[in-house]
Order: sequence, then structure tokens, then C-alpha cells
Amino acid sequence: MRAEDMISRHASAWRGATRHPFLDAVRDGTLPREAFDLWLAQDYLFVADLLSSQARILARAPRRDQTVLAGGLVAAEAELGWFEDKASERGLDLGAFRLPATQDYRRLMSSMEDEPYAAAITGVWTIERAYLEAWRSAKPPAAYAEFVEHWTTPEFAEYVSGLEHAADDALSNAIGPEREAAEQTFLSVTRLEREFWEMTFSEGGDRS
Ligand code: HMH
Repeated sequence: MRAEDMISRHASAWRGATRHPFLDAVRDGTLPREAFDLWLAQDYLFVADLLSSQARILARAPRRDQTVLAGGLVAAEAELGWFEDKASERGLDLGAFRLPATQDYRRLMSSMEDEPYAAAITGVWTIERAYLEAWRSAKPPAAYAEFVEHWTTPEFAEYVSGLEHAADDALSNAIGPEREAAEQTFLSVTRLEREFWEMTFSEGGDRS
């Protein structure tokens, strides 16, 4: 099994992770600033949690994956600085508490640290690939364009490919139960990605 096969095997879970009214509203220019800012403050906390889990996954990664994972850590730390700059431009306080989806995602990433390596690297790939595709669905954006551009750059797409390569290698060397764990992690990540979009914006209301 290759990492990408999971996307076709679980097409509706994948769609839930990568298409959402929040993203449609970014594209259409109808997403209220308050909803975006609330989401942004939660995503800042998410990136901080990802950075710390990924550091622990890097600590037990095979030599061949150190380049891609270490590059991702450096990028995640820079991303935190970028969020801090954007927040200060927007007059946004980043000192929020974690909402339930952010908290659940933190718990999932922390559990990935103890999963077989194939599951952990598949989880990291799923997180980033879903995010890239999600933001691509917001193109061309009528608002928040610099954010959409920032999360769909060729450099980011290249990082996602590097992770996919690492996940493919790990999956091809994995035994049955490890592959099973990797697929479960894929499904957990897609569920949390969907809940993360849902957290600050749902179609029926909650638009402020
Ligand atoms: C919810 N998923 C979420 N936020 C992010 N910043 C990423 C993935 C990519 O790191």
C-alpha cells in the first residue's frame, strides 16, 4: 500500500478533511473576520503542538527521513513567528485557550508519538497533505489572499511530497499491524481536520 492509496480508499473522509464551507467562504469572500481570527488563533496553537510532536517523531526517525522532518520543524518554528506577525497586524490576541477540536488534535498528535513509526510518519503526511488540498480548494480567494497563498506555495507542496515519499518507504517496510495502525491514524487525522474546520464555522450558522 502507498500512502496515496488511503485517499482513494477513504474518499469521503478525505473530502470531509479537505472541503468545507469555511474554505468556500474564504474563496467567495464571505467569511467574517471574527470567524477567521478565531480559527487563526486556534491554528497557531495547533502548529505549536505539531512542532512538539514532530520533534519527538524525528527523534526516532530513520536516517533517510531526518532531512524532511527536520526541514518541517524549522518551517513550523518560522510559521509560529509568521502567525505572531500576522496576529499583531490584525490586532489579534494569540493567547486563546484550546477549543475542543484543538485539544483533541493535540491528544491525537501526542498519541502518534507512541505509534509504530509507519503510523506516525503517515500521520504527519496526512496532516500536511490535507491542509495543502484544503487551502487549494479556497483558490482563487476573494479575501485572505496572502494566507491562501502562504499555505499553497510550491515549497509547501514539495515538503508534502517529501513526506509522502517517507510514508511510502515506511509503509512498504511495515508489517500488517503497522499498516493497519497507519490507516487508523490516517482516518483519525482526516476526522480531526474536518472538526478543525468545523470548529469556528458551520454552514447552518455560527457565523460570528
Ligand atoms: C489544522 N492542519 C491544521 N493546521 C495546520 N497548520 C496544518 C494542518 C499544517 O501544518
